Amino acid sequence: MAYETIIVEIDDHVATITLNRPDALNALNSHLLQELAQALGELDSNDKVRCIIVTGSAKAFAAGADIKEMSEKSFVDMYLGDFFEPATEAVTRVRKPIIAAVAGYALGGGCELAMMCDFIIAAENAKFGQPEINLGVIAGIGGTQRLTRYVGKSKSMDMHLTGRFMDAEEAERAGLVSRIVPAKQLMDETKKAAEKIAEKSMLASIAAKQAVNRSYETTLTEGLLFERRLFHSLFATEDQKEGMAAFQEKRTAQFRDR
Ligand code: CO8
Repeated sequence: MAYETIIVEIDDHVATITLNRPDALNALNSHLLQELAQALGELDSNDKVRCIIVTGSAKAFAAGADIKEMSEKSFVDMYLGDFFEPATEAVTRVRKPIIAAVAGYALGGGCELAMMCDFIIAAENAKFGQPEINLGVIAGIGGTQRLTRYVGKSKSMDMHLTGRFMDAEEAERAGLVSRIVPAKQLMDETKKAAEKIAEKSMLASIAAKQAVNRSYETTLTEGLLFERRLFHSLFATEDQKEGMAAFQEKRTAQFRDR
């Protein structure tokens, strides 16, 4: 499928979606969001793909929602149009692991998109921010909720109220990103992480993702129960037998998603 605002590449078991509106620092317009939603749906149902990377350019992961497209919209346009909904639902609906590889600006909707992925690997030059306050609005696709869960109330308030940017070091210290890598190695390092994930049993990967995500949605007691049931259920899989046999036989496990 040919896209105009994103590039989709599949290399072995890893798919990479590159946001591709360089003249607008990958600002998220409705066309890009619609293509992103479609690509994610297709990759999630492609049996060959076992891990997905979402990335941008060296200068910008995404500088936010497209301000030029939004600027003249009314309350009714935004409320009824709700043009962010399909993409945000598409990202959170994906069952396979998704890594955001962030270089440069991840602002507003760009930061929110990165946070919707399962984890973020940042280049040294990454900058995160929720600067919507400078435009007379606030975050609209999860920034106030997800950033607060990632970094806590104080830092989240600071980011949302002052609109300041957080560099990669601060983002790593605060728990927003899982690791920082040299800018030139961002894609190599992210692909290595994706390939590691792709080697695992997809059944266990999906269970791990569901269980971690559940921790955001429920009480500790319910979350622990959910985790325990998934843990128990994995003993019904051939991959559990294979993984534990391979450990004892001191060889690499060959998972078959069974
Ligand atoms: N939208 C549209 N165009 C953009 C955007 C954007 N968000 N960001 C950058 N661009 C464009 C610029 O207009 C410029 O284009 P042109 O040359 O045609 O004028 C080009 O990209 C390059 O940008 P700059 O010249 O500004 O580059 P600099 O290196 O000087 O600055 C910055 C880079 C700091 C990233 C700067 O471009 C900037 O501040 N951008 C805006 C960041 C921002 O405010 N983001 C938040 C947007 S609002 C949002 O994301 C809300 C999301 C939730 C909506 C939910 C609705 C339901």
